Amino acid sequence: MQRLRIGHIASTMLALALALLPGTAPAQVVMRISISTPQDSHQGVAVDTLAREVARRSHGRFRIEAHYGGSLGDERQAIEAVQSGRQEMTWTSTGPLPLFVPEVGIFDVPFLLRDYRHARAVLDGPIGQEMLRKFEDKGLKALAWGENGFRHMTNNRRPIDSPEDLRGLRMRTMENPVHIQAFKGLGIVTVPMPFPEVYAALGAGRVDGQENPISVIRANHFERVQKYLTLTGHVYSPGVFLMNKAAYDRLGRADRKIFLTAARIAAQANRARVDADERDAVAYLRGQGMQVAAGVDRERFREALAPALADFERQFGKANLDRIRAVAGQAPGGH
Ligand code: EAX
Repeated sequence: MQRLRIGHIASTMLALALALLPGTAPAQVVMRISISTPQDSHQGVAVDTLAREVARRSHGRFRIEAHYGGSLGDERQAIEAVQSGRQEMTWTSTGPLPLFVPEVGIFDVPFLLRDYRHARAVLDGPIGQEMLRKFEDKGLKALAWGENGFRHMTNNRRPIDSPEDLRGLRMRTMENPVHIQAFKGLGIVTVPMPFPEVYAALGAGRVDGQENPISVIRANHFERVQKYLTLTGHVYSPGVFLMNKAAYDRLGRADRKIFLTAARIAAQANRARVDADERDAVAYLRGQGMQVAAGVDRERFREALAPALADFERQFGKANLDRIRAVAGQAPGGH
């Protein structure tokens, strides 16, 4: 720790010394980061907190320029851009991630992560930290796990009180092979679609419904284009801060620590906003006219998914799933 502090002080003093010499101020390094929800959202809190913490800890040597609402492209395009170095960073859900790091798909298995305490314990513990390292040979540095939230079903056709009510519904899904297989197993007509297209597709009736965390539903005002919300909590959706691996490797040791520390602080702020949305946003959505089914029997949805869940045990290895299940962190009363 002492060596790190000395290193940090030295790099700061060098930057200050250079800044004092006329015409030699080190150029500020600007890095772009993108999300798919508006700035006023759990994802916006994640990237704005990251930007603030990096600027403060680097004394302005780095500036993170945030781009919101899918303005630089959808999550899959953002991951491709970061992987290629066209864009320095992104915050993304794990939606398209199994297309890049297949092992990450284990976290997308329905009803595997039990509640927020369990999910956070898994991601912040050895299992989640080991998974972050699997991004590195794909040209990506995963700085920290963030959080999108537990996903729920919305649609315009009918109230969803049981799995049978899902049969035949045309539901937008993420471009996520685990979700697509699971939802097909429920009799859903799956329509994989990048997130920036979802609101218009719902409004035009090109799909009947979609599934997303409360934070996403609220931030994107899906209450304006969806009538029914069922709190299925059928799967947990992690988020992750990604940086182009070569850009990360070019950083000095002290600056890498700045980015890692800032990402961990930003992840806590991101989670705190999810907690707030979970507490407040359902009442808001009800107040805006959504019909909310809160007390669904999740066990019935889990049972209806049994064939797909059995296949996921084969795909990801029952031992790996059991290792996640064995992590403590069960909160009283679920999520
Ligand atoms: O901002 O594509 C999706 O449904 C993801 O949840 C995305 O993060 C929404």
